[in-house]
Amino acid sequence: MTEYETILVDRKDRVGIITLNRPEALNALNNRLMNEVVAAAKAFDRDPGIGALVITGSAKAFAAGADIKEMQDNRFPAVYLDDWLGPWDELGRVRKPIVAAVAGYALGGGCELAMLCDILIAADTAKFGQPEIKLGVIPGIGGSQRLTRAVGKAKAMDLCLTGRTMGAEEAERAGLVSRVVPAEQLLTEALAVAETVAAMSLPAAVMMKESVNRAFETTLAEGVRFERRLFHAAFATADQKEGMAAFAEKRPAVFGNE
Ligand code: CO8
Repeated sequence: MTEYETILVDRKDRVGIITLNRPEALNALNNRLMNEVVAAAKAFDRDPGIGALVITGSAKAFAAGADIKEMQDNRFPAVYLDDWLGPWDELGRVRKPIVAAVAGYALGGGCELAMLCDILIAADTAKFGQPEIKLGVIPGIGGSQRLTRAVGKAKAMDLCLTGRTMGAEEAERAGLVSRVVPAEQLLTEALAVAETVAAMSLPAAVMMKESVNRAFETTLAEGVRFERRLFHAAFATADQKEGMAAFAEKRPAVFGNE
């Protein structure tokens, strides 16, 4: 197993679990942590024994943003030529579904990391925000784009321009998170959701994630066409035969993921 310094990596049945682990800095996202999260997520993505991922942090912080102390001396030519933050885009290319289990602060890059995941589950202690404006910058891994698509222009402008945080209830009302649970149940709930997803046909789950994400990248007509192609393609899988036979025979489906 690979040695990581800033994350903990575990697995439970078909679920891969990545826990951000820089308690001294409220899980601030430094370059090392970024590379480790991406490496661990890609390893789970390649692992045929894994069907879904969970990314979580601590009770106090999912992540309090990019590491301000590490980035404060950055200069344009170096970050531009290095394509700084480029690896986070690779997390967006992970094909298996990712559940974000968020407690405490999810600010700046922390909120953006949660939005790079597919299902967001919040503890009642969660606080979301894009406070970059208070530091004289703007979001850098999609916050201004994904937050706006998730909650609409009015609330995104309010959050991004004032830098205020929003609690879990407001985040659920706004459509940023799909469930809010008591803090002590967060991981149990997130794992249960991930296990449910991981028990589905893997080709179908990957198609589903790809298809839903298309809705954010293209027109309705193109998106529907894309969905139709994948829908037709699903009939080439053994899992479609199994899923429909199981329904007809009134028994649970057992998917072979092929
Ligand atoms: N970077 C570096 N260190 C941090 C960060 C951070 N983002 N957040 C907290 N820490 C450190 C503190 O410096 C402190 O360290 P020390 O004990 O050595 O002084 C320790 O964590 C504990 O923090 P606090 O004492 O501040 O804890 P409080 O409970 O008093 O406050 C807060 C918690 C409100 C979360 C406060 O820490 C805070 O405001 N943090 C900064 C939040 C922020 O501005 N985040 C946005 C950062 S900018 C950003 O994310 C840009 C995104 C673009 C790219 C994304 C790439 C991933």
